[in-house]
Amino acid sequence: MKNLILQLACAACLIVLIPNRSNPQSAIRSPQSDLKLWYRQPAKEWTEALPVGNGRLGAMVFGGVDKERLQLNEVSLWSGSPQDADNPEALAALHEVRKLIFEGKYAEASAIANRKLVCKGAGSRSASATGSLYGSYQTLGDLTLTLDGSGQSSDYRRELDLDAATATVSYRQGDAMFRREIFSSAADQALVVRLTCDKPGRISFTANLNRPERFATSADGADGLVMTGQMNDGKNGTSGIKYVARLRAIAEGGKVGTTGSSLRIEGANAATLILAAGTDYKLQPPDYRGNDPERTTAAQLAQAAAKSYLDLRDRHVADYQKLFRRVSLDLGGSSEPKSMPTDERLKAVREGATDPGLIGLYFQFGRYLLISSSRLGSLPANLQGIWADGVQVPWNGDYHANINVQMNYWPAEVCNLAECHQPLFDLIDSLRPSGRKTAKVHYGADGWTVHTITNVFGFTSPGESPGWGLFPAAGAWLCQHLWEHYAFGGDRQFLQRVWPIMRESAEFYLDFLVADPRTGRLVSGPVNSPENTLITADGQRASLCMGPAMDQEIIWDLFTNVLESAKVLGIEDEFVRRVRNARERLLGPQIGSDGRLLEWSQEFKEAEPGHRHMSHLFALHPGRQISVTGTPELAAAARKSLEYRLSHGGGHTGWSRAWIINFWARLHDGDKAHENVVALLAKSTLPNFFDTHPPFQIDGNFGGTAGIAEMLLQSHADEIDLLPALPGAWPSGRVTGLRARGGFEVDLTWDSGKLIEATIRATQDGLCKFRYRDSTTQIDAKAGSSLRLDGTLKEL
Ligand code: FUC
Repeated sequence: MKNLILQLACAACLIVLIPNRSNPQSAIRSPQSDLKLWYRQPAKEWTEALPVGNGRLGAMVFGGVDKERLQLNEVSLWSGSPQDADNPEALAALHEVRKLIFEGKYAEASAIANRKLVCKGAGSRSASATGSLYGSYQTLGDLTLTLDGSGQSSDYRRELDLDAATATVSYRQGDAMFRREIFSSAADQALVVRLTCDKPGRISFTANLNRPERFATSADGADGLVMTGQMNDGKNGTSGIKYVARLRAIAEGGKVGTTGSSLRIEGANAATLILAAGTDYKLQPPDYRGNDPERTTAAQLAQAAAKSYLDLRDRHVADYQKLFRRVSLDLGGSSEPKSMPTDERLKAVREGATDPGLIGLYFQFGRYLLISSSRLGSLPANLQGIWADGVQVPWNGDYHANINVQMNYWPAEVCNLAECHQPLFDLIDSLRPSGRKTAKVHYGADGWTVHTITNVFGFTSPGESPGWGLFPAAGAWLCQHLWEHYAFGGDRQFLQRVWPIMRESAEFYLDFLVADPRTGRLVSGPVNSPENTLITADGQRASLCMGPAMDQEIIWDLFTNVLESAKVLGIEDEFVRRVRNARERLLGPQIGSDGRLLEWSQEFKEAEPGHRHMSHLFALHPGRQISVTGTPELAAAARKSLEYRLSHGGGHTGWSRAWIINFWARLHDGDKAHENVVALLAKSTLPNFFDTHPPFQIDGNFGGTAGIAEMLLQSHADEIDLLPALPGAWPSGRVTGLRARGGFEVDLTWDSGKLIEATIRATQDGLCKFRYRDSTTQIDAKAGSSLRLDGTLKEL
């Protein structure tokens, strides 16, 4: 190859890569025509409906023939209010609880903690929060279309095209073929519904906008509706979030008019409905208000309505495909299942069928969901992304930060959707003011922290029960995402910007950690190891403890990321020295008498050996303290712990199963990882492909997508590992556009279970080691260069 300066074709060779392309970014790729979820019937249940979203404004498409229900969501539509939930009695009890735990008096420690080390007020009220300060994410309501027609239909098909982010419903009625297209456009900030028919003048329907409570709908001009309302603020009900949803109809032929709160379209050849919606919420502490939905929705509607339908669709598809088409995945398999509807394919997998194509579809559905629920300038994807029905949604549809919201973002970097990560960074940043106060009031500490749950109003206090709610490591875990964004993309300015967030999180730990009198090692606590219970030798049950493995590993991760950031930014000061010293003194991962990685600082029995959280394995994934190549003994212990959990029923929730895929991938056991991908599809996937905890919870979708990527490419252990966990079930295939830390984009082709070719594009300068099985090669890359390697890592 012309650009090659030096190549030594053997293990540990060095390839120097210099720019050979004007644009190293992956090209927009060809359409992926198989990427469709499709069904032969309308959705009866919400979990059969198909999601569309522009990151902020979402709809679930039911696709009825007589009645179309589009259940709507807007990401900031929350009940509740900002509140001060920090408990002024906590700090005085902290020392006592620590002392009791160090003395082995767990029951006494818990008794105090239950009263004192919790938030003040009602907390999250464990999922009945609509009337409380904490609040709940809620539905925006329904857009209902009641269609004229006989009701009889044939040739029905409902589909979601992941390549065009568009849902389609089509059917025949009498001599006419009807078609609906629905998408939510980020380019035009509107939901668009298009109704057409192959016979003129046949489009007649009535449109309504409503929600279960707190709404008023009226005509908005001669061709529209407007629905407004205000959420329960959890105080006196008068100052909650205000929302506006505006609908406009544009008919081609026929008539449009309003009567009362209904919009009527009659005898049109085609009709386009445009819906704009927003709230007065603003991600800005302490008030969290400031947007003007009256004005914004009117402007969005006017701008969208000025464009033709085709223009709206083209702008939407182009904007979406810029992100979506960066990655393609072909896992082989026969084409036969592709002719089956998605629910039937899923059923076949449940009954033991092999369908690699369905796994590829699931992977891309995860990427589709992230693009559709997390776009720049908005809130991050919550427990249900943006799709939630009713006014009280499971777990308040909030941000759980003891695994769930982090899992939502595991695919962001590796699956080439780094921009979609940004809303999480904005949320993290917004938590700092209240998080500083929580750190001071609860722990007398500098820095900032957040516990297990947070909402859109900056809730950072512990939850109302310490067994699940006392988990301040959530703040440090969130900071991992800031570092990862830098590690993948190499954006130094970004690192500079987020450095204070990471630094302040580390400052919290420098104050929070205490020396364990038994060992002298630094430990955190009192905290839970999410959300498990230990049993002491004398039979006490406790969830609170000092220095559980997960906390220790998360703190190690934060300190390591802070030290690496300081190096990049050229910072060497007293703070950095303190972090370095504290990291040395941390209690590290420990192996028990039976060879398992310990979950707690001492060898206790667990009350639920098959617990869904596998917190002590954080260091294996998503952390990097344990790896097969770097720390083989610890990796073997992690494997034992994982096997033990699984043999006791672990993985019974969707997200837990998804995490297990990532663990096996990191342990380089492709077959076990694959077994769990299949189990995720068979046991924890709803007919519309949503993950189920149960109930629906989106984290499993994202965790599953990340796990599949992790089977094909890893880069956490100071090298880029190609096909590290390829299962026997995928003998041949191809993936393009995955990203690796250090600023690389990677395409891989394999056949008969072996790597055939790797294409590597560098987006930044740097020296990097590549691995395929036992072969390694060093690449000295220059930004803008690309290189093709064969299955022995020799340059092609
Ligand atoms: C965590 C998990 C639960 C559930 C909840 C939303 O607390 O332990 O299983 O996923 O988040």
